[in-house]
Amino acid sequence: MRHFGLFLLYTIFIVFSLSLTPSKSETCEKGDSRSQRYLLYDVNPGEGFNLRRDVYVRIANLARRLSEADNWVLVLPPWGRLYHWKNARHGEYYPWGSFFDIKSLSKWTPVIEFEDYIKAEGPKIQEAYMLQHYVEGWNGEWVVKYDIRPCLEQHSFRQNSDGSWQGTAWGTNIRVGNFSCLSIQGEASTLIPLITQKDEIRSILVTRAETVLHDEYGGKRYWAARRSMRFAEHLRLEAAKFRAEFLHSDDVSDKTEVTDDWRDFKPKRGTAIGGPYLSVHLRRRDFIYARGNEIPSLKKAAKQLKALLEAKELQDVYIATDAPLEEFAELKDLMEPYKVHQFDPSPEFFDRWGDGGVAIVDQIICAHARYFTGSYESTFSFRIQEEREIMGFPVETTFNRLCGKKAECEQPAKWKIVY
Ligand code: GFB
Repeated sequence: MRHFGLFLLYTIFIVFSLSLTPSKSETCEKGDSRSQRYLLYDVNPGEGFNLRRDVYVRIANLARRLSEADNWVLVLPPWGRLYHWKNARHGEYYPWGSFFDIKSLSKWTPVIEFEDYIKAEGPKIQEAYMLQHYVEGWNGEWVVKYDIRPCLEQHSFRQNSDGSWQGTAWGTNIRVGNFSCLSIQGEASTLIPLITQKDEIRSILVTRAETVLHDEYGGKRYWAARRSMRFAEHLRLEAAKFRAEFLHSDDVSDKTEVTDDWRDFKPKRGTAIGGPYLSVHLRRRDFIYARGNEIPSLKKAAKQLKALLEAKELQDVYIATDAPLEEFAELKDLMEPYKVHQFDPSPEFFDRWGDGGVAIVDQIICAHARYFTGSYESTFSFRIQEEREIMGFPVETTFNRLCGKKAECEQPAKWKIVY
């Protein structure tokens, strides 16, 4: 009798749970590859590496919002021949895994490489929008809005006779169902209604994505997306090798160890000490013309660096710079008797990871120094400051910059980490 009761209860439970389970046709939406939706984006070709990293944070936070509601994945735009990457081979593209840890990015929002998108979907995108500002400006009143408008700039898409479009995206010929120019005033999330308006649209490309602002610059979500941007392991190892060999620096003695998962890593400020060296990011080339008053001459740079080395009781300085070789040699002479270090990549390293790889190794080494000073308004310097914030350095060792013509100058804003 007791067994029969149990059996009856079990049968009722099974029938009841089956009645709650939706039919197959109702369940195919989430997780089904057919229902996958793709957000692709690109940035103005003239923008440099580190502004592009900033645009990633804006768009990753948009993608995160989309993926919270539906099966969206962000497609990572390969790195082509950037304006500053003089040695990049024409037509060569680096996938994101060359520079960043893809698994780590995915812990904030799902991402895939463009080559994987092409494998999954073929060379086609349903809708593409080229973002632009309003031709009339914002007339003194900031209203969040967007409108389809005539294109203000040239683009690479051409209309086919059947109404679809043809263009090139990262070296691949792409067919686009519909292409429009979109004047927009707003943040990345302003695009959400446009992106989600039609259920049948499963792939959308947004070009000139730098046109939209951050949703919360410096806020929790900004920092989460930024913390997820860990560098690729091969670059971290290269930088670690250099630090150990030339700068007596390693994560244990510098107190810069991090956890495997960035989501668990929230060090107390002041935990990180850094290696026994001073680091500087000295921006030259176009900055000398564009920001002449704020970028020091080599003599003035050496004078400021020597004063810092003396004050911090350090003997070694690591110099990250885009300066031509002859300028670097001059600076090295001016720095006597201090020891000057620079990362000099092996031909194999350079061949494989190019200017982008070298730039990141420079950034990692700068980020691990006892004290860092950068260049006025350089996004390259800003990204180093963020890296140091993530590791928990004291604020005063991070938000510094060299002065230009004037002996004293305004120091960078302190964008402190929030969790
Ligand atoms: O990274 P980035 O956007 O910073 O551009 P800014 C500078 C590029 O120059 C880097 C190289 O991506 C590198 O390729 N570069 C600069 C360096 N400093 C270093 C360095 O210390 N080490 C190495 N290895 N490479 C913006 C530009 O530059 O400045 C904009 O992105 C515009 O296009 C603006 O030109 C005026 O913010 O410094």
